[in-house]
Amino acid sequence: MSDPDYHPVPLAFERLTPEEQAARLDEFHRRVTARRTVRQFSPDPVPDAIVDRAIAVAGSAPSGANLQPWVFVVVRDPEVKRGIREAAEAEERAFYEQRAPEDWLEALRPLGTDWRKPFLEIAPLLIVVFRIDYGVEPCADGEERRIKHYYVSESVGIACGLLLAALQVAGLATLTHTPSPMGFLSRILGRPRNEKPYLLIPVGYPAPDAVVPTITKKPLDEIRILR
Ligand code: IYR
Repeated sequence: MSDPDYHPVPLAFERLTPEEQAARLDEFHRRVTARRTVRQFSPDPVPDAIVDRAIAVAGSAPSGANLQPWVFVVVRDPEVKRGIREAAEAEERAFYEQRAPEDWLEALRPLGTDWRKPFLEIAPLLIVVFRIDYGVEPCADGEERRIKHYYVSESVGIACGLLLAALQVAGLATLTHTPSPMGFLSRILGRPRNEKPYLLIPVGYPAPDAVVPTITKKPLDEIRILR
């Protein structure tokens, strides 16, 4: 007997020739691999309509039981950005000057990072991604019912990958920033207990004099294994 909750519909699918596949991938590869993590931003504005389109792409990601356990908070208010910068720098200062083990600092040296995070105020917007660890549904008795979420970090990670690719394709610069710990973001942005900060993404244009560290990516032969 079929499940009353299961309502399949015909799949809409466009089948490409190998030539079309290669051409599309070459184009996507060219655009997406041009991405560099940027730490020096220009204050030039980015329209809401562009950010909304990129977030809609992220929201199309697959997720455990399709529960879509994410919210994307778009921060443009200069006061809120300043509060985030101050709180992040306090944590980062403690990290760089006290908490970080020597091998971690050593691993970060090629990136040239330190505790100062001016980009949190200079970038025209920050997207703060929260993972929703469980759903909350009000019950008749005034209590709350918790709805279990599945594969939350995998799901939100995929959504963030799509978000970064979408912003890159839109010609924008991004930074995947993870001040540690990130609890201050819940407080400043007034997010509920069932949500946890996952990633802080400054978005905008690079400063005219922006520099990036010299890094390389592993070649295909090193990351792809054939069996
Ligand atoms: N959160 C710190 C440190 C840092 C950690 C890793 I792992 C990086 O790839 C980069 C930085 C900071 O943002 O500076």
